Amino acid sequence: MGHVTTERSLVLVKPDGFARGLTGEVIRRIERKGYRLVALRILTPTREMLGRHYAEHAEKPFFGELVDFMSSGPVTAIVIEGNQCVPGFRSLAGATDPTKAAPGTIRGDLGRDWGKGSTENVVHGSDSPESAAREMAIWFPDL
Ligand code: D4T
Repeated sequence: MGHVTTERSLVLVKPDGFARGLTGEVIRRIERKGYRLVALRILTPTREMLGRHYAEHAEKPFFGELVDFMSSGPVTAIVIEGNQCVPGFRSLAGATDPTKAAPGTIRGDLGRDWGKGSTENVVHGSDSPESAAREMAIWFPDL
């Protein structure tokens, strides 16, 4: 028997998804896929948390509007678990641009361009296990 490391990913239902009442729909898709829920909390993120979460985008032209959007209201932060759940959730989420995201994905089915400054695309999912560990320390410092 080889050693199995069960992967975890940090998922956010962003302020657009939370305000539209889509948290349950996102969780339904995660559970139906077969991943387990490890931790969940609802909070309005501070700009300091978002600066850490989106550190790789700090110099991008969209950073200010991204932080404005992400701090505009409550989000649901979720830790999920299951083998390959990092790429698996990215696949469930679909492409970053909700206009281009494939039907059947969370962003393709539930997102659209609302003509806002920032891309409102319903969810975030970690892009690697290393990112997941870094992000979990921000959103779940006690986990
Ligand atoms: P997240 O990190 O939210 O899961 O999104 P992605 O991994 O799919 O996309 P990303 O890191 O490239 O972008 C982070 C975040 O910034 C918003 N954004 C992105 C934006 O408002 N304008 C832009 O031009 C880009 C590229 C959307 C997601």
